[in-house]
This record gives sequence, C-alpha cells and structure tokens, in this order.
Amino acid sequence: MPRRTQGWAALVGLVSVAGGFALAELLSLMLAPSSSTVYAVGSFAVDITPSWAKDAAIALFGTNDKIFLFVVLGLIFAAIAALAGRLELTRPPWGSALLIVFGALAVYAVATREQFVVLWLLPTVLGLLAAIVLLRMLTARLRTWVVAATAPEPSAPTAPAGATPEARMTPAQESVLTQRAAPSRRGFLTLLAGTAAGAVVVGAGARLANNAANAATAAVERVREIFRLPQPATAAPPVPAGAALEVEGVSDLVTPNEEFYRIDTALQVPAVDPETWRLRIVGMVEEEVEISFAELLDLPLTETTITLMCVSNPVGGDLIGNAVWLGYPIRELLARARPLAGADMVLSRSVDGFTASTPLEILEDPDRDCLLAVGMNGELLPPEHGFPVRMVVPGLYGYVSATKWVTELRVTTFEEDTAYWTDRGWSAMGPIKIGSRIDVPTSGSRLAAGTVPVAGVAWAQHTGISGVEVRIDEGEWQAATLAPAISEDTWVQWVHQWQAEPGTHQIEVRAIDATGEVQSGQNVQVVPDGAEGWHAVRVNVS
Ligand SMILES: Nc1nc2c(c(=O)[nH]1)N[C@H]1C(S)=C(S)[C@@H](COP(=O)(O)O)O[C@H]1N2
Ligand SMILES: [Mo]
Repeated sequence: MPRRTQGWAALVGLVSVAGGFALAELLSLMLAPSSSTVYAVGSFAVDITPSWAKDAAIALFGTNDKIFLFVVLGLIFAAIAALAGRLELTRPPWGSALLIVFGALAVYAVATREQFVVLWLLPTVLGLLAAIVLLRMLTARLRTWVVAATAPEPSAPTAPAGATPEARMTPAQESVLTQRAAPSRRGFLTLLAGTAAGAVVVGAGARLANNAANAATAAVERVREIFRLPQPATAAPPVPAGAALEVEGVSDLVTPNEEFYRIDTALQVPAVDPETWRLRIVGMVEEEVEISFAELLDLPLTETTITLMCVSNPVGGDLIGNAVWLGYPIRELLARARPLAGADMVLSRSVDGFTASTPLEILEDPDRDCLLAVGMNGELLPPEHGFPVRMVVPGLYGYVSATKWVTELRVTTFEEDTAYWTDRGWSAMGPIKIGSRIDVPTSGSRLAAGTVPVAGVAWAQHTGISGVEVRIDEGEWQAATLAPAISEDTWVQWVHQWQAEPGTHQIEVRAIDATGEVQSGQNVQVVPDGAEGWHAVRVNVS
C-alpha cells in the first residue's frame, strides 16, 4: 500500500474519532456536563495516574498540569485513531474493533464518575457508534478512489511480479488514471473535509458551551449574588505592626484570592447551587445533623488567618498561601452530632467524590480554629476554592483536611475508612512540616556587591516560628530578623541583610519552631507525607 494512501487512511481514523467525540460532546451538553466523554476520560486518567507521575506533572507545569494532561490524552487518542484508520483499510474490520475497545474504556470511565446514572452512557455510546459508521463510510470511499486510481486498463499487459501498477505508469497513463479517479477522489475528499469541519465546529462549540454550562457559571454566579458574607462574630486576629516587611519581592503576607494556589482533582470546577447545598454529618454519631447554606450563614462565624499548604509542595515551591477565612467552627457542629466513643476520624466528602481523612481529635480541639469556611479574604469563596463551603484546618496539609465543595462529614475510624490520596500511596495523617523559603533574591540573580536583603517566609502552622537562620556558602548559620506573626497558624516573613561580595554564592535558609525544633536539612521527597530540606538559591555577585 503506498505511503500516501496510508496517510489518508490515518486521517480517516482521526476525522472519524473527532466526529464521534463531537457528537458525544453535543449530546452531553443536552444531558449533563459530567456525561461528557472528554471530561470523564480526563477525570478517569487523573484518578488512575500514579502519584509519581502526578508529582512530576505538578513540578513541571504547576497549576497547568491539567492542560498537560489533556495534551497527553489528545496525543494518545490521535495515535489510536490513526491506527484504527489504517487497520480499517488494510485489515477490516480491525479498525472498528480497535475503536470498540477504546470506546469500552471510555464507557467505563463515564460509569465510574461520581453520581453516575445510566443515561450518562448515551453520549459516549452514540459517539462511538458514530465514529465506527464514519470510519466505515470514509474507508469505503477511500478504497473506491484507490481502486479507481490504480486499476489497470483492461487491455494493459499483466504487471511483472512485484511491480505495483504505479511503478510502470508513464506520466501520460498516470494523468488518464487521475482523470478516471477524479469523481471517486472528489467523493472521498468532500466527505472527509465535510466531516472534519463539522466535527471541529460542533465539537469545539459544544465543549465551550459545556464548560460554561457545567460551571453553570451563570446560574451559580446569580445565586452567589443573593448571599452576602455576614460579619464575623469573632474577628480575625489583628495584623501586628511590621508583620509585612517592606522588602521588594517577598511574598504578600496575605495572599490575594487570584494568586492563591489551586490544587484539586476536578477537571471542571464543580458548580454547587448554594440554595440546595446541604452538609450532612453522619456515621458514628448519636444524631445526624444537616445544615443548609442559609442556616450556616446565620450562625456566629469566626474569622481567622490560616496558611494553607499542599503536601505536594517541593522545597522552595509555591503551593502555599495565607488567607483570612470566615467560617463556622467544625467542633460546634460535631458537638451537635455527638460522635460515638471509638470514633477517631472524620472523612469529609466533596460533591466531586474527593475525600479527606482528618483526625477527630484535631477537629474537636477547642484551641484550634478548624472551619467550615464560607469566606476567603472578605469575599464569598471563589468557585475554584470551594464555593459555597470548604474546610480549612490549621496545621494539616490540604489533602487531609481542606475539602472544597464539601457536602458530608462522616464520623468514622482510620481503620474503617481511607481517603482519596491515602488510597494512592500518601500518608493517612498529614501534619504540615516546618518549612521556610527564600523569596528574594531568586536563584540565578545577578546582584551588585553591597548590602543585599535576603528575605522570605517561614511556617510551622499551629506551633509557630521562633527563629529563622540563613547561611552563605555553607558558613555559619546567622539569625535573620523575624517579622511579628499574625498567629501561630500563619507563616511569618523574615529578612537578613547580607553583605554580598563578588563571586558566585549559595544562600540557604532554615527555620526553628516555637518548641525549638530546627528544620531538617535532609532531603526528603514529597511522597508520602511532605518534603523536607533547606531551600537554597545560587546568585552571582559582581
Ligand atoms: N474537593 C476537593 N477538595 C480538595 C482537593 C481536591 O482535589 N478536591 N484537594 C485538596 C488539596 S490536595 C489541597 S492542597 C487543597 C488546596 O486548596 P486550594 O486549591 O484552595 O488552594 O485543597 C484540598 N481540597
Ligand atoms: Mo495538596
């Protein structure tokens, strides 16, 4: 089979699969956003991605990890589609069979989504059928064209063994063949181009509409406007004078919402209608408790500043942020439900199926403001940070405590239940480790000799920081100046005025917590319970 024909066959595969996806997107738009094949396959891939690959993706692409995921999936599907096109031409019906195999995988992906109903299978199944029909039709046309273009004249002498018809054609003969093949060629190309154009227009249009519809953004935005953030009954601790250093480049003491890191497994931000939202406290309790958003807003709310951090944050990374959270203490709700003796964990669950395991003891601790938060930095929670309600727990990594779009708290035991990331190789317990970061100067900076402020942040949530030390070129550790902290639940800023001399230098930082524990310099990877090691930057002074 000539190369060119194989290329056309691959294109037939691509266009057929694109057509199938487009139809599926269109149908899911009418049905339910979560029934989208693209969305389901993507979410499924997120669920089965091993931790090391997820970490590598986050390390490489940060919060663009989802775009990366879709590029990889797109390439895989394109390769399969091209192969199916070639198989259908050379070894029918193996191309169709290949599509059925991957279609079945997509069906499985849809069926394993949270809150799945059988009807959700419709887009994927019909999309698969459409892809197969297109594949067969286009392949048939391609074959007609190839046969017309290569069929020998009835009078032509038999080809010598091994020679293809083209091989012995003179240019004149070839042009005769081209003319004879013209109608079938036109038929094939018209169908191919028409399908391709239709698939792109319908597919892209439906996907965009689907994204918008899913966030049901418009609707949820409208409801968001009905609710006003109430005044706190207990105000946030004041920001002490001097807590925000005036050093260019140091992290904001309070991270603006738009800059706050975002980590979750949700490919589409869940659209939760606050009017129908309920939180249920169930499991090992004397009395089940249910509360609505309006009821929650009517309770005496606490405002407090908490530095949230991701367990996947590498040394020197930026998956950490500090915000003023407004919410209702979880211990108060737990007290209403009265947990039974023997319970030691609360499994919080999100609308999207994510779960986190938080020690009951920590949530009940009267000295720790574990919140069912509704506000972030004076606004209702932004959708991507968990609107309408999320959890925030001082001192625990997000994956074991900070459930966004939370709808259920199950009082249970660590023996009985495990959470989303625990099932994927991460520790069931996730206390935040003491840490520190150099914000300025950044690695690779070229500086002028003289006084250079070295500054950054340090944290030991719910314990507090008592000191930060800096050393240059592995010399003596020197105490940095510590700005006052907002509270032991927040990070602190620090600065060290360094007398920089010409040359290449390495700057390192380590923190000391309020109990005197010194941050360990031993390098530990993020899996299974958080990174350890001193952040170091290298700079050039001249
Ligand atoms: N529903 C849901 N909540 C979630 C997650 C998630 O994947 N789904 N990720 C958790 C993790 S790992 C972290 S670090 C924090 C991040 O919160 P943020 O995106 O508001 O910064 O949310 C937590 N809550
Ligand atoms: Mo995280």
